[in-house]
Amino acid sequence: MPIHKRSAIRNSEITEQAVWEDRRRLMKLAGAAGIGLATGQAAALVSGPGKQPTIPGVRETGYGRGLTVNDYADATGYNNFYEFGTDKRDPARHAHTLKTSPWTVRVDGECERPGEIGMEDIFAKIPQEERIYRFRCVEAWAMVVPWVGFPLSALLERFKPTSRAKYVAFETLYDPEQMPGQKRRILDWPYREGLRMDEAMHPLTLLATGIYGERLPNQNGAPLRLVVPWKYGFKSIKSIVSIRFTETIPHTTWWKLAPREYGFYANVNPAVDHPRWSQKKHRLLGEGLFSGKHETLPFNGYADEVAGLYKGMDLRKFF
Ligand SMILES: Nc1nc2c(c(=O)[nH]1)N[C@H]1C(S)=C(S)[C@@H](COP(=O)(O)O)O[C@H]1N2
Ligand SMILES: [Mo]
Repeated sequence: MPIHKRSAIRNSEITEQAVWEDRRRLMKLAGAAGIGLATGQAAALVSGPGKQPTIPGVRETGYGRGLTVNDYADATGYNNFYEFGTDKRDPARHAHTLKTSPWTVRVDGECERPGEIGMEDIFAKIPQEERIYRFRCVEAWAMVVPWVGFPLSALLERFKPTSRAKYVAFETLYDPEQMPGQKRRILDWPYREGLRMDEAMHPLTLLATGIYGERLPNQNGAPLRLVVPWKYGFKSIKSIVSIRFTETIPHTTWWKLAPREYGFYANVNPAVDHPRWSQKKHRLLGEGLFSGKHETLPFNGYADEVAGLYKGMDLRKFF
């Protein structure tokens, strides 16, 4: 029984690379021809409901070429965003109460030019590119997503960090009216994350503004979220309103809540199990709960690029 079922689910729910390429071509055509298609309509032709505005002028890159991307429905229908509930389907159902425009991000701390930048300014001043990355949650599920965004370094450099800046601390919006999950004390709100300065400046570290060529849907962390592809998903903080350069290691939500389960570094590492489950393998979204599992790679497959950042560190101790 399970065998046929498995392959049926797999084939119907994973967007093959070719289909994705087609979809991209369609969206470009519609854009170039100035066809009055409602945003996302071209996308809907091949991959279901794209309801967000298309991001114009996105540069294609070679990142992730050859990877099979997940279906839009999986990436936007199975989420962790505790501000809207703890069930995987809660964010898609409830995140519409988040108001993402206007939106400003405050950048301060150890830098020469602290200040604020609005989303529209970000789009006007920082070129957007597409990168296909693997994404691995600490809960042992994973997906492959075509993000739109830009290197975090491109934003940070504008604020001129000083030599005292050793870490970067991020915060999600705190507004229990817009984010009703914050009325319950499940986490110490607002959600906080952090990176070491060299991790933040690493070319793979992305600030995402979109997925599949369109602006981020709220459930994926609109309008601006972090994506650190070699770390467990909880590092990739959503709906960011504050970025601060610090001299000391910042307090981050999951690390402070359960330091023996979630480290500050949280580099994907199949050799270090979570105290309650193995990290050796993962399930890809769209494949069904009982599908054959995939081997998890050190640094989620990005070791060539990032292992050097941790030279001489005991990755069992600093996990
Ligand atoms: N503010 C905020 N950011 C967050 C989370 C959250 O609950 N709140 N969940 C994290 C976790 S555990 C994961 S796996 C990813 C999920 O991102 P996705 O929903 O786009 O797949 O978001 C991360 N960022
Ligand atoms: Mo996660």
